[in-house]
Amino acid sequence: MPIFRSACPYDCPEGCSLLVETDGERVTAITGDPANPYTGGVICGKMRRLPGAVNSPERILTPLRRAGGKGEGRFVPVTWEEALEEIAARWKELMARYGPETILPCSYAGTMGAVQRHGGEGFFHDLGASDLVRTLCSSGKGAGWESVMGASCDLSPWEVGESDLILLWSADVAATRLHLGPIIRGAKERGARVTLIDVYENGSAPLADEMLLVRPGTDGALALAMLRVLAEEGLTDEAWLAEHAAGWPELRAELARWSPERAGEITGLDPEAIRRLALAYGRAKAPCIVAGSGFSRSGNGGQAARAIAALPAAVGAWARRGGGTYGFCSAPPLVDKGLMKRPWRTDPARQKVNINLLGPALLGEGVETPIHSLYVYHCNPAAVLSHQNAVRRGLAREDLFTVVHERYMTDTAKFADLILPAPYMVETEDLYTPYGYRQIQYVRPVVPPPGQVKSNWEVFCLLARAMGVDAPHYRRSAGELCRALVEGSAALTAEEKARVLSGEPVVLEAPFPLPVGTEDGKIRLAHPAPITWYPPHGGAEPFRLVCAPSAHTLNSSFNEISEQRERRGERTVRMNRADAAALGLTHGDRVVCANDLGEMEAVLALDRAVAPGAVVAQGVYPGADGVNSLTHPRLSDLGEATTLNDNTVQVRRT
Ligand SMILES: Nc1nc2c(c(=O)[nH]1)N[C@H]1C(S)=C(S)[C@@H](COP(=O)(O)OP(=O)(O)OC[C@H]3O[C@@H](n4cnc5c(=O)[nH]c(N)nc54)[C@H](O)[C@@H]3O)O[C@H]1N2
Ligand SMILES: Nc1nc2c(c(=O)[nH]1)N[C@H]1C(S)=C(S)[C@@H](COP(=O)(O)OP(=O)(O)OC[C@H]3O[C@@H](n4cnc5c(=O)[nH]c(N)nc54)[C@H](O)[C@@H]3O)O[C@H]1N2
Ligand SMILES: [Mo]
Repeated sequence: MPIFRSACPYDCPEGCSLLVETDGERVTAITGDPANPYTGGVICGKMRRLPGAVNSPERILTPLRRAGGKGEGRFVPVTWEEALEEIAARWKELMARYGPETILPCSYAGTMGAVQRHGGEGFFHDLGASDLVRTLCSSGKGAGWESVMGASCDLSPWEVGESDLILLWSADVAATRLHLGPIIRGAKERGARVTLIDVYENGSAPLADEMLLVRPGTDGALALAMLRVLAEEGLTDEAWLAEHAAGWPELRAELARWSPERAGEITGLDPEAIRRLALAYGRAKAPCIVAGSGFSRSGNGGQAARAIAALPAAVGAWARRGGGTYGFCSAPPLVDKGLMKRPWRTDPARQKVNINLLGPALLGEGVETPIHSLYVYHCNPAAVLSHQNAVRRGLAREDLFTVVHERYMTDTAKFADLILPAPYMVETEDLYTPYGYRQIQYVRPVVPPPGQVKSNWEVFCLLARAMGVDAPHYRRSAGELCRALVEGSAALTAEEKARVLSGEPVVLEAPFPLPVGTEDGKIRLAHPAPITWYPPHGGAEPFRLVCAPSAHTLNSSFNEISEQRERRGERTVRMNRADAAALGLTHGDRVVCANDLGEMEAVLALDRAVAPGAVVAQGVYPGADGVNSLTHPRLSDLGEATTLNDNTVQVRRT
């Protein structure tokens, strides 16, 4: 059986390198590639079971035209020529009538490769379409980090193993950072302590010595109180701060307002527990914060990120190996993706639509030029976006010409006028640079695409021709673009470039100490104003809803694999046992979570500890009335990001 190198294309920090076994035509097995020391031959169950999806009879293999009502899911096959002609004719007509901004692309993170992910961004800039603001994931965390740390990067995951105090701060290691588990266990064997700071007992709990469950959206207050204790107890590194940070005196003045008692009231934690955590942090040799994104998906998420990012600076943790943060920001870009995104082809005057506000935008809110055509690729907006009911109402508009490039019949594809068949990564060529560590891998197709499947880039080249977008760029193959990206890289040596182009996964070490990426090289603790905390958006209902990842699916991906659906089971919500008891609810009850936007049914699980007042829903399930029917399309304070974890619900028995 031939075995080929490949890489995981999914939106996950692990960025695994893969070995794909085929029978020449079909993928028969996928395993981890030991040539990547971080993957180390180990991959998640989702990826191991991907061959079932690649070979599934449920795949879309030809272009399809709608034959029923929107959302009904009835389609008939058409040829690529017919599909492309129809798209070009409709777009030309709509552009003539309303201007090009009436077309909106909708893409996010179905595939993370530089060419297949970003190629469409350049195409829609060239077309003059509305710009999509892609802030669906961790932009609040990113903006908070940037305000403090500038363009700095943080540690590599294996450096976490050199820490003696690891704070897993809203990170689910079992679900989203599989390879960090053994690293953390190794650190524990050498004496490190691990504390989980979350709103529930997530998959990281077995790694933790201690668990602090906070009310959602209150992490910033916890971090500020920790800073206050550090300052009061003389545990800050004043010499390091004076040399490497600006604004510490201003932040220190703000800390006067952040006693552990006040933070205790806000977070729900015992003030003594906050004090103990701060003392342990201040006394650790090399404390490391592993930062997930959950805490930042709130109306105050940017500010919370600033407060947490200030902690390692306050104790000078960056000066010691293993000290600092991991996962707070993306690994440095090893290639210049501008080649694909073509940012110079748009301008600030172009209509912008924030992806989080897609539902309202499709219903005419906040857009000057109404959207009459939506082109969806590697994204499943009907499932993953906030205010699902508005998204679905928007997609149901008869006058919205919707094209969806997909692999199987997703919630979104059901609303399409035209569906175009899309590939799995084993059928395409691309360049992957995972955000969780400094790695790069060039991947070629290992099996032929089935049926009439075409990659994102192939479709954009065809659409460019059909629309008369005449740039030599659209005559370059994905392989040529991958090579150009590698050859143009300022981060790789000639030897590394050659290794990348040979298909080898290339892993780079992080420099030590890490350079600070602000203009003057100083960490900014009061720029433009001292770090503080303010309440999240909140809402009128008594419980605060949190959307957590499921270990068995990845956002809405892997729902196409029946074994993954079975492993995940029915939709559950978890809540605090005392809260459930007060409502007269017990484990296994069928409940309804409801708020002003919608309702969702689920089975109540009381199997894990949950912070008082919180309700946790893992995973994204297909169908209407999902968890996103309860999430508001409101943006975060910094970074215009999702506030997926900042919603309230009431809970009742069905
Ligand atoms: N198996 C699996 N892997 C995935 C994904 C998946 O869905 N499933 N998603 C992928 C993607 S796109 C991403 S961005 C990453 C995300 O990876 P992570 O950053 O690890 O995941 P988050 O969604 O941020 O959720 C992490 C934790 O945040 C907690 N949390 C939520 N709100 C708060 C809060 O206010 N305070 C605190 N302290 N904790 C809170 C949740 O309870 C959850 O345990 O993982 C990627 N990998
Ligand atoms: N309730 C809730 N909502 C969430 C989250 C959550 O944890 N809970 N997570 C949020 C986060 S962190 C993120 S990043 C977003 C992610 O949201 P999305 O970017 O929409 O990610 P997925 O749900 O994985 O859907 C990606 C789709 O792309 C398709 N696809 C994959 N590869 C290709 C390709 O090469 N070409 C084409 N044309 N299609 C392809 C897949 O079949 C899949 O249907 O969701 C967010 N929404
Ligand atoms: Mo994400």
